[in-house]
Amino acid sequence: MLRFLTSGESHGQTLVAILDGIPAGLSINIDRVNEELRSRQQGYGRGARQKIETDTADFVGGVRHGTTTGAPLAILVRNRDWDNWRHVMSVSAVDFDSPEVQEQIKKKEITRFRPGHADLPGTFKFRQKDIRDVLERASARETAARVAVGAVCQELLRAVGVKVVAHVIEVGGIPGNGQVDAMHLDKVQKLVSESEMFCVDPEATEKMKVSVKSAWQEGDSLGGVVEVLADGLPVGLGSYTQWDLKIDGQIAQAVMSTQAIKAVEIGDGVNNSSRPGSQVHDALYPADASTGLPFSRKTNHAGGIEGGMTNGSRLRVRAYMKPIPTMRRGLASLAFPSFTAETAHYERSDVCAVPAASVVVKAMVSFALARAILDKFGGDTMIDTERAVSAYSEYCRTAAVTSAKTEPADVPEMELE
Ligand code: EPS
Repeated sequence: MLRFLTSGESHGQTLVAILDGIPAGLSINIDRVNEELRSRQQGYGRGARQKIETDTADFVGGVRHGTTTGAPLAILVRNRDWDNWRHVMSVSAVDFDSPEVQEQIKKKEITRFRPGHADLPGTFKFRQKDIRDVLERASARETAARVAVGAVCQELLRAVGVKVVAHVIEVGGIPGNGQVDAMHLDKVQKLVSESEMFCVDPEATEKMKVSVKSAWQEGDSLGGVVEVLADGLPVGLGSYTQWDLKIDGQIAQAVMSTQAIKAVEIGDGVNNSSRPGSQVHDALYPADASTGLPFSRKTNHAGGIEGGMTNGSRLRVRAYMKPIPTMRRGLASLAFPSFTAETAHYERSDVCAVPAASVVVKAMVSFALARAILDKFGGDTMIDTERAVSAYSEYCRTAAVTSAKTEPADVPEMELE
């Protein structure tokens, strides 16, 4: 089973991701991986940290001569800012007798909770003495490691004909009006790359920027909504047979685990709850040439998932991000450990990280999809996986003919390479 873990602190030496279960024989396009990392650092509203970092993925395990070996992948994304935090974040014991070291550590100690961040529950949970120990790991800096993992998963998805893109559809209550339902994903990607808010609607981009700027002036922060779209997914990823195999549940878990994401929606999930069934379910029609499947649909309210399985339509996942809790205008809070009244701690942060979140959510959806592909089609090597996917696609294309027969389907033999 495909799985990953990350480790590392926001101002520690490096972030680390271990991605286990990628088949052998997947070529890794390092430029594309680094491009995903670069785009996570972009977007209007990001803090000064992004000027310090130039995130790149350093593969230190599982890849040889540009191709995966089947062993776990180990990926480092180093923190350049580490140089400024060597004493504060030192792994080995530091010399507390040195006044210089003492001063640096004291200066970075965090003694006031930020409401909405992990500070308060994390401090209790691990009996911390310095809230920094919570901040360092709860920080959204960790998402750089997730994006590296997601980018590898995107390489796998690409190899089996699946394309994934993300775009921003709302920031601080300002909606983007770009209609993407009938748009080719390459076009969506192009428009996203032209917008500082990663939004396909240029007018909305400008309005969003104004709103981010005024939030910044007021010492405030803004959230928003991002959408991930995927085309080319085979019918039947995930399963209706068991609760934890349903792909919508798996995607929701992956996306909801992203820092600051507070709601996940598949298709028109929210609005569908107030509409009659006749306006919700996507009627079926005979094949049209575009799908390569023996059926077609005129609508996609379901967002590409029925019964916990992909259904051949475009996958549509929305993630709702709360505003970042670190604000110059600190909320009423408490000091730690005295629990006396204080305003919340502030340190350098983003005003709005919704564009960055779109890249992270795309990474998490890509991971969930790559895992579902490998769950269904298996394969220790990409040759096995690709062969199984194309044999199944062939079956799906011809299902209209074969299902009318009483005999088992005649699946054409795959050519050996
Ligand atoms: C982030 C790096 C962090 C924050 C931000 C995301 O860098 P620093 O704390 O050094 O400024 O800018 O983290 C948060 C929003 C958060 O709440 O922790 C990054 O690389 O994405």
